[in-house]
Amino acid sequence: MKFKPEMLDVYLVIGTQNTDNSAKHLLAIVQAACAAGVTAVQYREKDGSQLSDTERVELGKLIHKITQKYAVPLFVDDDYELAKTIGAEGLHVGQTDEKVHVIRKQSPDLIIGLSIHDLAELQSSATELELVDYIGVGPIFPTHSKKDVKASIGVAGLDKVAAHTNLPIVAIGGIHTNNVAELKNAPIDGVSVISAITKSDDIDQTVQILKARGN
Ligand code: TZP
Ligand code: MG
Repeated sequence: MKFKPEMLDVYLVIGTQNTDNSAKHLLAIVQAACAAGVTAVQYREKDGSQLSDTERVELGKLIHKITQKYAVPLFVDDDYELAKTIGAEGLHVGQTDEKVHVIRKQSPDLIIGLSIHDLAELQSSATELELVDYIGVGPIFPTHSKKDVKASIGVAGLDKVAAHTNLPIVAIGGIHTNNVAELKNAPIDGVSVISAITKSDDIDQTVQILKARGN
């Protein structure tokens, strides 16, 4: 699947650590989110995940079945082997993960996203940035969904990063239906969320509000 910036519009990040360790609940959320119109899904088993490698492959394949039905790209966080095994469309890497140039060489067609915390990190990632399709910038707002999370950069911090790159940007961290309008004029291609969707009582409505971003 060829990368398009529109894929970043409403980007769900999810792993069983976000669904009380329930694969079944996770699949129900992915199904509801795809039906509601999310434009990308990232499978992220981390931060206390209890799944074995085999279970990750099994669940990853089931997630991929759902996303394929909706022609939504599936990204795997951090685990290149898992991404390859389940045939995911993309891989999302952080600053300490497998090096982008190695992955790009082995998989020229894989969509690659890179996490960027702030302007300093953008500037120190110049070589990687030439090889990635998009960047995930944040946390924008305070978040409880990630361990060892860095300080939130606010909308001003996001603007600073955006002013120094032409890469497509998805904003992440603490974005919810009640603050997404703060990003109305931000130079971003979309918003990425965990808890706004995984903890939502009405996934359809949540996705519509995230899509509108106060417009
Ligand atoms: N990376 C930066 S913040 C974050 C990740 C994975 C967690 C986002 O979760 P939430 O619940 O949308 O704040
Ligand atoms: Mg990572």
